[in-house]
Amino acid sequence: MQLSFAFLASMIASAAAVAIDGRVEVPIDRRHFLEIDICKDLGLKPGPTGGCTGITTANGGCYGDFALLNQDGGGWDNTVTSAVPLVDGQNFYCVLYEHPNCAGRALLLTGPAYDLREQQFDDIASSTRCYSV
Ligand SMILES: [Ca+2]
Repeated sequence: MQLSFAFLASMIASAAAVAIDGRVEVPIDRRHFLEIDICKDLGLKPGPTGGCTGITTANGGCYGDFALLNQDGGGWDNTVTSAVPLVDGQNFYCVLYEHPNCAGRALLLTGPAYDLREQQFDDIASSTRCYSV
C-alpha cells in the first residue's frame, strides 16, 4: 500500500512538471519570435514570378537585407508584391522598408496586404521589422 502511494505521488509530480514546462514554453515563443510571410505575386500565394517565404524576427528586431534570403528560390530583394504579418492570437504588426537595414520609406502592415501596388510598395521592400504590442 505504501509503495503504491509513493508511485501515485511520483506520477502526480511528473504530470505537474510536464504541465509547467508546457505553460512556460508557448508564451516565450509567441512573445519573442514573429513571422512575416512575403510573396512575389499577388494574393499571398505563388504565381508566375515566384513563390512565398517566411521571415522570423525577434520582437522589434530588424531583418536587414532581403538579398540575403536564399530560401524558396532566393531573389527576394525588390520583388515582394504581397505580404502578411503572422502571429497567432496576438496584436502585432510589421513594417516593410524600402532599403536594407530598416531604412528609407516604410509601410506599416497590420494585416494581409494582397496587392502592394495599392500602397505604391510593389517590388520595393528590402528589409522588415515586426512588433508584438
Ligand atoms: Ca528596395
